[in-house]
Amino acid sequence: MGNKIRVGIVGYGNLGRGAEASIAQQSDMELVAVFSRRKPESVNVINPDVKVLHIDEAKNYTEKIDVMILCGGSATDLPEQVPAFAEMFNTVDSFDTHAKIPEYFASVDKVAQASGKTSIISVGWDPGMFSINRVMSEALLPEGNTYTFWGKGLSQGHSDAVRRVDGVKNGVQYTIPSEEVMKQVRNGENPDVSKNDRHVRTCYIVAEEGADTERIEKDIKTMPNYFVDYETTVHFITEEELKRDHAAMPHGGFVIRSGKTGEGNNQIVEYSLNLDSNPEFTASVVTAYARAAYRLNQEGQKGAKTVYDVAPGYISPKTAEELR
Ligand code: API
Repeated sequence: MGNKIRVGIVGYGNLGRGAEASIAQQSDMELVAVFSRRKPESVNVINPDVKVLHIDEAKNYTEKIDVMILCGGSATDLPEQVPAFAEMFNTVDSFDTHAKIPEYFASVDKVAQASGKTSIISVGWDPGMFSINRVMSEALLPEGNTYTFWGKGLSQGHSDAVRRVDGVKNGVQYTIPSEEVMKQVRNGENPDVSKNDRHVRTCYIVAEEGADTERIEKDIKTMPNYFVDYETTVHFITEEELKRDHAAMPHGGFVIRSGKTGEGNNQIVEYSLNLDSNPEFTASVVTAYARAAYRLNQEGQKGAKTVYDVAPGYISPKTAEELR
């Protein structure tokens, strides 16, 4: 006690709930409060002793919280919230619109450099643990191909994206990889198949009453970054069917580097995840990096960082000496 890292959670959806559960497993962290845009009394936290406050109260906690975990969505929440919070707190988030990470990094970095805070962005498993594994295996095996397979599973990013389409009341998106291509990759066959052709995307949508389902389907299938380059199927279902059949949020996947060394020896490196709960795992990664954000800041390493910039020892509860 006493010297624990004091953590706050901003946003309490699936990810925020996962963060609460993960912090409870960390012996060197304590959860100070959950901040939400909703009425605090309407937010159902896991541990009833956890303090829930309106998000506007966060500014009164700059001396009481060492790092804030931002659990909003990538489309609109995080690009607004993280620069605002980085003025006052060290932060960690799971911004996952890959194509927009450079501009997002720049906007957070500008604020964090000026405030002297440390913000680790785009943490989770992809982007996150998968990114690290791609970079490591590509550095070790410069000659070869890298393959990322997602799923089969429920993508939080894509589900959030479909739920933002006008006329969509609720919905989920499953990413489904091609088993055939995966088999070829593991056999060292190096198939020339782009990521867009290695996966199909299936959406289950609950439309608002009277909504134009044809237009919804078209809006989803043509959405940039998320769907336009993939083969996408949209099914319309009822709220009851959604609750009954799609409440679990499993996901996972593989990063495989298939390289050659010396005079043509095959070297295959594989990192895999098999997750019962995508949000709880993502939150577990984000929570471990909250520790890193705090420690880096203690050492004066301010500004925005990605997982590439953070040495593994910083996410461990053990000291560098213990790890050695
Ligand atoms: C997909 C992956 C999921 C990445 C994991 C995470 C999420 O297409 O299923 O949104 O669940 N890009 N960013």
